[in-house]
Amino acid sequence: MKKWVPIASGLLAGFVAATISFADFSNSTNNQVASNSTKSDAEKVYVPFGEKDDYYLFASGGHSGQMFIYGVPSMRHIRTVPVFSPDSATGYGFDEHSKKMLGDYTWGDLHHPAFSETNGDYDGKYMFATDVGNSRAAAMDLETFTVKDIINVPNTSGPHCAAFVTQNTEYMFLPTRFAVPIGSEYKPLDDYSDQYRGVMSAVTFDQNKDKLNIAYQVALPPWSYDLSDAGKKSSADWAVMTTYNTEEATTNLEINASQADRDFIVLFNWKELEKMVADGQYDEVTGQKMIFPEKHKGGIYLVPVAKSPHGVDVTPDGKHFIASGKLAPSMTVFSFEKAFAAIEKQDFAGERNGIPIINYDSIMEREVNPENALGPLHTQFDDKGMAYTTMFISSEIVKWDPKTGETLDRVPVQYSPGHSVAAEGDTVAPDGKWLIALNKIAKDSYLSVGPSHPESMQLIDISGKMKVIQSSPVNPEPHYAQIIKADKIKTIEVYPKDENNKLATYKQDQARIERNGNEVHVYGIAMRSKFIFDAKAKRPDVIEVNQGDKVFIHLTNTDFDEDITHGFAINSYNLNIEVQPGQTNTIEFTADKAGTFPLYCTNFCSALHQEMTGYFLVKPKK
Ligand code: CUK
Ligand code: CUA
Repeated sequence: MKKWVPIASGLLAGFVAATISFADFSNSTNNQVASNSTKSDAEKVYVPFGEKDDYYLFASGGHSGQMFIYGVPSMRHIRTVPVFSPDSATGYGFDEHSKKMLGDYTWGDLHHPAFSETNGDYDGKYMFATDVGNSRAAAMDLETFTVKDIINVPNTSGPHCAAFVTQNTEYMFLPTRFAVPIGSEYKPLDDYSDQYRGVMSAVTFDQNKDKLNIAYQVALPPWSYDLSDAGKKSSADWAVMTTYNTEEATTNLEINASQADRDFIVLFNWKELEKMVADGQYDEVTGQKMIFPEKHKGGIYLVPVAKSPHGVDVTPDGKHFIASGKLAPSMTVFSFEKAFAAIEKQDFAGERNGIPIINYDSIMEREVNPENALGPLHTQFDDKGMAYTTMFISSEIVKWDPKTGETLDRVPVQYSPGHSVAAEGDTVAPDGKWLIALNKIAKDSYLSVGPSHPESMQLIDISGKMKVIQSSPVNPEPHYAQIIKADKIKTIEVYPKDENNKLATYKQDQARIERNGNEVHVYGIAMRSKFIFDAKAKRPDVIEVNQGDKVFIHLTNTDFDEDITHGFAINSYNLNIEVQPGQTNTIEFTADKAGTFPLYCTNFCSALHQEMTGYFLVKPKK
């Protein structure tokens, strides 16, 4: 077993190293490779053939722009669902609907997944996620595990601090990581404090239309907003988010954004903001309803917190919120109740940018500093309300009691956990039982694949003394994940017939090709094991067009059988889509290349799948 020395790279280690000697804790238990799992542990994660996992894990795919679906406790990778980037395995980004949703973007940086909630419990209907790379938000439908809508968020750059939904999915709040001028116009950085803003968006989702909408925005000060969480139960109308760079530095943030001893948690009442918008308390800018806190007063407060906090997490009972230090080795427990009382009494210590600052001492319940635990980032909870905080620098999970601050247990993980995720962890009633550490560094864990290793997810049994019992590699970058009980998700087996869909063709004799000037519409069928594009043609599986024609292929999979998926690709035309059983999917392109191009089904669908081919003939322009 190799001994691991905490990584001394990057901002976190650099800063903590300046104040704390690593020698102080080099003898602690956290430098061991945890490989002491036993045969009975193996049985706990073994899911025999024919049985299914108890939970789904939805893990952020980071800069792959995708979402990874795993089973828990087996930790088997089940599916990758593309969200913010095209994917040739599923034809995502090629068919008309997904192509339109992605626009010109070919990558995304998916950070925090969030299940839709009803009464503070995951309801298994939708999964939301945000893209830090290109400032988008997405909604995935869990009947089909496909993305239904993507929204581009204006005035914002990198909604890292999201997505966390309110307890009945009323809103998803998208605060920004990077401050930019409103409208992302050009403004010199010397005017940063006056001209830049950290805009937060309140986004709603219409479940009937599968549409995301921006309800309003808030022009917060030009700081970086890092992580947020929605209140629960008695704090359900509220939400919290951490900030850094309240110094408003515009260069060398590593040093300059870490000057002040305190940054802030922004505490806001979204019911009040909603009311302000209804009362016309906003300015219309760039087509958005924008609340300017210095002008439209109310609903937003600042809570001082130890410098550069990272995560903030609301306890399952909704009574407390816990900030994790990042640069300060402590977790700070704040009371919502005390915060409400302080607001009532106007117990303020001045203001910043017109936003009142609540007195720290009035609402802080305790600062918790487990011995030698360094780099606290994020906290999850079990069924008894106990907290589990990831320690990025000392590479461990610390279990502690938020009511007393007492450290209850610790377990080393390999290495440098960012988030961890508990089963049903963000609900009002977490399950206990399982916690998964989402580790940034997996060296020593798997067969080497070169200088860059995968990340790792380590399954921890938390039913008794914490024990790491399984580990699974994961592509970059599991920023966050959520775990939902498997029986909450009800997928469909086939797409139901939709007689109103004019693009669908369910009967073979109705497959046809219609021409309208230089537009060609193919109403075709994919079935085991052939394509029918034109039922009356000599060769029904051939599409012939003229060079320069605009081609629309509407393809219906008439195999109403679970898992009989067909693909459709045209060689050398850079096109590939999938049609699920019963589904009609459209692909639109210009036939700009003349020649003879075989077309074929890309998804192995029957014993005669290899025969499921045809030709796409493009007659050259004279
Ligand atoms: S962040 Cu905290 S470790 Cu994007 Cu949630 Cu990665
Ligand atoms: Cu259809 Cu292969």
